[in-house]
Amino acid sequence: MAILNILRYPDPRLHMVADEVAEVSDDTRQLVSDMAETMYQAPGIGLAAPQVDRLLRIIVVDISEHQNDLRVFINPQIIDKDGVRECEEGCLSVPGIYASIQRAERIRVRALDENGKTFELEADGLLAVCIQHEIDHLDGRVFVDYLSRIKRDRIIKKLKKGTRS
Ligand code: GNR
Ligand code: NI
Repeated sequence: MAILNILRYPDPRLHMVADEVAEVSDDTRQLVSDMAETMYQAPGIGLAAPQVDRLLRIIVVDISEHQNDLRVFINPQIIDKDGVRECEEGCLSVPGIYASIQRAERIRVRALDENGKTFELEADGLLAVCIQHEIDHLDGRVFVDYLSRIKRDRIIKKLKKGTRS
């Protein structure tokens, strides 16, 4: 097990499109386990592989209160969605910044599990928000990309100030 380094916005690597996992292997499972550990210790409710500099279509999510309901999605696809809702979002790659983002209210996701088996899941509420946020990371999108240029520039400035030593 290992805690992985989380890339910080505006790192250009957060804007790359991740590759499909060709085969779910022991290496994949090792990465999933390290991602889960990294997410739990952050702490966060989701993490996408590109955030830890692995350009693969893998996400982990756990919205439970006690960090005991890990969900793993490999090569996830949203195959159905409906409704619109707005939710205040944050991101481990954009620390300390929160903004209201529009998402689908309900989604149906198809993905592979840790054994390479296809499954489908219907999600709503925070789980649906989180899955959409994570799949965005796989496509090189960070939630602040939905904000106006002015707001985004302000966020970049603030983050740069925070990392100045
Ligand atoms: O920990 C996280 N919280 C969160 C809150 C509202 C909407 C989305 C999220 S995901 C985020 C972890 C993260 O950055 N995942 O990519
Ligand atoms: Ni995020």
